Amino acid sequence: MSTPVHPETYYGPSFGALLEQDPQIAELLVTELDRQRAGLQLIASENQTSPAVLAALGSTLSNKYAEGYPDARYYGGCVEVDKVEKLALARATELFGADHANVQPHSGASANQAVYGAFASPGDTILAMSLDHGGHLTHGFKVSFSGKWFNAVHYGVDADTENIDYDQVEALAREHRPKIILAGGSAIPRLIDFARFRAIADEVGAIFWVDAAHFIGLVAGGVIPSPVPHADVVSFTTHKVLRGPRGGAIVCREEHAKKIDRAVFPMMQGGPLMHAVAAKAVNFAECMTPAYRSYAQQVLDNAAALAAGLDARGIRPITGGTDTHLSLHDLRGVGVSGRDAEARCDAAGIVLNKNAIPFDPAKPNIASGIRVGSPSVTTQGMGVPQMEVVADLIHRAVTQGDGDPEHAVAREVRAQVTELMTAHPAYPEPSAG
Ligand code: DSN
Repeated sequence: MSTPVHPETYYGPSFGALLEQDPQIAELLVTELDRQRAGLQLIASENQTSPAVLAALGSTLSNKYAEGYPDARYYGGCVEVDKVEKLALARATELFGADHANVQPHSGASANQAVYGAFASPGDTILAMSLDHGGHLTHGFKVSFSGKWFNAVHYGVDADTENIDYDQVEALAREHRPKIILAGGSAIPRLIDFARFRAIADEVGAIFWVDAAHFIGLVAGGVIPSPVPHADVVSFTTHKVLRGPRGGAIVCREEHAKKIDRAVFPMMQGGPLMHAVAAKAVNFAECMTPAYRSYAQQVLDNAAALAAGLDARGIRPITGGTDTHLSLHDLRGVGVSGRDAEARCDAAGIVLNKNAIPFDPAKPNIASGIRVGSPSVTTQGMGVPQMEVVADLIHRAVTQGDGDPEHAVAREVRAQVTELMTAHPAYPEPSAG
């Protein structure tokens, strides 16, 4: 256990008490931070939130019950948390240019549950991207509540362009007349044509919902187009590119505000997590700074450079590249499965995930692809030159490693990972400048 010099910076002012009372858990907090500091974190949905966000998360706001909304709670003593939630709401609507926000969803899945609750009833038809082409579990996958309770019809990508097949979306919408049309997912490297979706939704009288969990942080930074002007409702998580606390949120048009609020509470959730709401407020303010906008642009530049670097080494990006923070790569050119690639990278200090690629012949738990994302390494201050090195390290680990951390290639790659992580540390000690 390598206790940081200033543990309270990362674990909150009460870390000393935790260390004394429960050293087992305290040690695991530290070893997890060590893990995040030791390896390249390339999971596209992860990031390293700020000490200020962590402080809000570790605060006594966790003690407060606040069922309801500001000025309309079911508990006394909400005067301070009301101020917190009002700030979070004002910042969210300003940041995203939205009519209305709800910052109470505990997670992305909870936010999505609420959107279903607001606009659909069990048995209704929804149209969404299929999971195996880049969608999400909560977009009607058969083992999720969304697939069990709704009649989910799925669109996918075009086999040639590997981009969303908008003609298929249109044809399925006309055929099935869904209540909701949903855009977004967890492995979509390209921009989504929100105007086209809006036109299709209008034609069939559907609600147009964007699940922007993955890319909302790029929208917040103003570096990709926003879905907000086009969609009836936009759900998202606050912990991906956005770099806030783990959690969810929803923004919507004014006409849907009451429905959304009632669907979050009392339909789907009870008391909000006010410490998380405070942390979301801190994050939204961070997102309005010039430094955040530079970071968001660098996330894009780094993702493009990493995708190109892997492409140059025979690890082909689906769609040929990326417009976002993530790229999805087909490993068949190098003859390695996604499962093996993930294990080989892990052994070499590179954390990424196997991922199905569109029309994948392999089973999902083996997969023919990997997904890589640039948010964490960008937060650490890495830039395009480092992405060239990272692409080389991934290629070496994937093609020459065998999953054994003691393999010579794993050791070599890990040594270079350590060099990168030393030059661009995650959570640098304040004393180290
Ligand atoms: N699990 C998230 C991801 O990795 O994309 C989506 O919920």
